[in-house]
Amino acid sequence: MNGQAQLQSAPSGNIHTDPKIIAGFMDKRLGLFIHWGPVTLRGTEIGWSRNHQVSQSDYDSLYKEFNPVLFDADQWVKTAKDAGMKYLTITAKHHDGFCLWPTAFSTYNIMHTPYKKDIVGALAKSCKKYGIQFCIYYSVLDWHHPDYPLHNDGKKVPDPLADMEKYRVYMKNQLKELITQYHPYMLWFDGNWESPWTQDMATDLYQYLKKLDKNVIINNRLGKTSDEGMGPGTVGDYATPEQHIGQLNMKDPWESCITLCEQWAWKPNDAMKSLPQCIQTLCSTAGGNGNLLLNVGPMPDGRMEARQIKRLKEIGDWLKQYGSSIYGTKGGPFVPDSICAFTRKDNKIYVHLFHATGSQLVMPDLPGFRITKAYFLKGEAVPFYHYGDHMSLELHRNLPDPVCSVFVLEMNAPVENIPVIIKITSKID
Ligand code: FHN
Repeated sequence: MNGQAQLQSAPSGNIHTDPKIIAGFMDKRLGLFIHWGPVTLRGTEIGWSRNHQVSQSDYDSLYKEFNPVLFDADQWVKTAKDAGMKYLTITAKHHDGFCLWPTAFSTYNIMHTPYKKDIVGALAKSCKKYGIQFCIYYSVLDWHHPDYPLHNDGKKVPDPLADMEKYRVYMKNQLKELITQYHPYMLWFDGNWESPWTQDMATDLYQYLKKLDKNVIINNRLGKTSDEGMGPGTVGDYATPEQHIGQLNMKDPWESCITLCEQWAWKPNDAMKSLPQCIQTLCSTAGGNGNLLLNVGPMPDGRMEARQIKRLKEIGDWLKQYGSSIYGTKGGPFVPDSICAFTRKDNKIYVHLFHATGSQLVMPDLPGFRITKAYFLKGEAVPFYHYGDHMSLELHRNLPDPVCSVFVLEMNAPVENIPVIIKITSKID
């Protein structure tokens, strides 16, 4: 994939990530997000339930009983790999301030639990072993830390005992630990919206991190700009729409983060997305030229739920058949919709058909381009027609894959640089 990353707006300051590294990230298309910590003992939302569903004193004492004896980093990473995921992002420190690694700068960490083992280090090692890129989520805000001025306790006035400059030093010390000890492929920042954190602090931290590792990818949630896109004030390398599929964008890289269930952290009997929902989300994300970071919340004992592992395996099985239409492709040339999503690579256009509402799939013609062959990916030929300013595919009554059928349109020339077209799809019964 080329082109898109060169046009991204460089974060303010003199250092930014090599566009080739960003392009390589975008080729991966699918990653696993993991939200986990002692809060799973209550089954409530990580960070947000502190001082709300769970009292501050109870929440902040959970680490004393957090003992995930069934945690197996290899199992988590193999689950991600079996799902066709190419990278894994763990909440090393969420808004509640608890650290899943033996940080030297706070005792509020995994080594002070009955478990006493480095979760971040174990996952970094397993990702290396299984060839998955290891990424770290780190919350800028920290409602537990005494030097961070806000504590999500309903008080609007900043804590007079807090010292934001000391907290910034704490952050830099921890991030230097994480970079130098675990060498993450990417840092996924969050919690940038509160008043104690400023745009200047974000730019300063970005430059600091790039001096530690010029190749580490950093998302756009350090600065004070919108998660949705990239603009002049963005600090970071790619946009991060959340809980929805981002808009098609051939210029700026983006990744949607979406939960497999409803809560980010584990909740008993949480509603889980169906396989068609997951596959349609993945295809529509890739169809928009973006990545999908799909979230799982493991249980207090360290296991992921069997039903979630099964769902991830089903996604991986689909990708074993059709992954060539997702990995390393670009989105477009037509804008995705509820019926189908399109990706492209070299002279091929991949059509991901979620359900057929008629006997033909009609698309606008691509001036100067002709279909030379059309077929189901790993299947038989499909009749196609060019007429007027349209081209169409004849749809079978029984599509080959009830979840999502993938057609291939081999064109008479490379298609990656065709400008995006808003597709007006009509069905002819
Ligand atoms: O507040 C967090 C939330 O807990 C979760 O981590 C998501 C994931 O991107 N980010 C923030 C909400 O925007």
